[in-house]
Amino acid sequence: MKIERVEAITFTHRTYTQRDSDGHNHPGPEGTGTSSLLRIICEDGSEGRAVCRPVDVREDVLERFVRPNLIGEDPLLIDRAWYAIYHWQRLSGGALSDRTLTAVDLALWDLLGKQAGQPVWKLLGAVRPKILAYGSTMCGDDMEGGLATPEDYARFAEWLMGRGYKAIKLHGWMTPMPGAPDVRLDYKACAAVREVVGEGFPLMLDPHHFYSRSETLWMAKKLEELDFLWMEEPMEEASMSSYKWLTANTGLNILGPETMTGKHWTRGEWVKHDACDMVRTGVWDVGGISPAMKCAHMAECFHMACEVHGTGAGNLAVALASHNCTYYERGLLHPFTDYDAPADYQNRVDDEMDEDGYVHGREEPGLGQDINMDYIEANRVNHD
Ligand code: LLH
Ligand code: MG
Repeated sequence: MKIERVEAITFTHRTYTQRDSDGHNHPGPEGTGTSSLLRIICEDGSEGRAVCRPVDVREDVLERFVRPNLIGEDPLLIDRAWYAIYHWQRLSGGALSDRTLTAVDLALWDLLGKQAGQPVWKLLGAVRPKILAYGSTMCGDDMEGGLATPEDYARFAEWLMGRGYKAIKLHGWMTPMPGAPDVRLDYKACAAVREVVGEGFPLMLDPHHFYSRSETLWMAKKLEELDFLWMEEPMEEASMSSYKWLTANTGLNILGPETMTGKHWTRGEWVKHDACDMVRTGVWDVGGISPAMKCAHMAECFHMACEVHGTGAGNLAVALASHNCTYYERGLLHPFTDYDAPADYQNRVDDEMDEDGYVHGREEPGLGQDINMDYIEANRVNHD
C-alpha cells in the first residue's frame, strides 16, 4: 500500500480564547479561529489525519518538503518518513518547522492505527488504559473573577477538585499582564492553592518563563516548603547551564526542557548534564509521537519520569504508552471557559475525563479523534 495524496484543508471555527501580545491564551469573546486538517491518503482510500495550525501545512511547505518524501512510499515506515523530511530541515532556513514534522507524524500514526484496526496507544505498547489528568490552569490575568488574584486561583482549585482532578498545575502571571513577573505574587497563588487543596494533593508550577536565577531559586525553595511535585520552565531553556545549576541547588523536582528546540537530542543532553530531575516531552515540542516516545524510553533508562506537555490525542497516546509518565496535562483551564465543550470541528473532545479524574484511551482505530468532516468541508477557506 502506497501513499497517493497529501493535502491540507484549512477551515474556520468559533473560538473563545485570545492570545495576549506574548502569545499566552486567555478567555475572550466569541471570535473566529483558523485551523487545518492534514490528510495523508493511500491508494485504497484509507487516510490518516491530524488537526494542526495552517502555518505548519502551508501549500509551499507540503510541496517542497512533505510530498516529495511521502508520495509513492509505504505509510507504515513512519520513522523512514520522519527522517526523510527532517533531513530537509537543516537547510530549509526555518521554513520547515518541527510542527510540520509533528503533523505528518500524527497523521501517519493515525493511518497505521486505521490500517491495523487498533488504537495508536495500544500499537505503541500501552502500559495502561487510562491515566490521571492534572488540571492545567491558564496563565494569570486581570479579569475580575478570573485568575487575577491568589484567592481566584484558590477558588478555581476548589472547583477543579470538585470536577474530579487529582492534581493541579498553576501557570503564574506572565508579561504583558500588569505587574508581572512578580515571583512573590506567584508564590502567594501557590500558597493559597495549597491551603485549599490540603497536604498531599499533587501540585505543580509553570511560572513566568523568564525569571532570573535568583528569582527561580527563591521560588524553588518556597515550593519545596509547599511540597510541590515539580516546577517547569522558570527560565530561558537555551541556558542549560542555568538548569544544571538550579537542579544542583534545590530539592524540588525540575522538569524540562519543554519548548527548547532539538527534539529528543536536546532531552538526551539535559539528562546527561543533570539539568533536570524529570524529562519533558510533547508531540508538538519534539516533532511528533515518534520522537516523544524516544524521549520517554531514554528517560526510563535513567530511572527518570518523562512528563508529557500539552493536550490532544497524540499526547494522550504517548502518556498511555509511557511507563514513566505520571499524568496527562488537561487544559488550559479557566473559570470562564468550558474545556469539556467540543470545538465546532469535533463531535467530542479528544480527552474526555471521568469524575475520578481519569482520561481513557479510546478503542477506535487510529488516534481516536471524532472529527466532524461535514463541518470542515462546509467551512473550508482553501479550495483545490
Ligand atoms: O506560557 C504559556 O502560555 C503556557 O506555559 C503554555 O505554553 C502551556 O502550553 C504550558 O507550558 N503548559 O505546560
Ligand atoms: Mg509548561
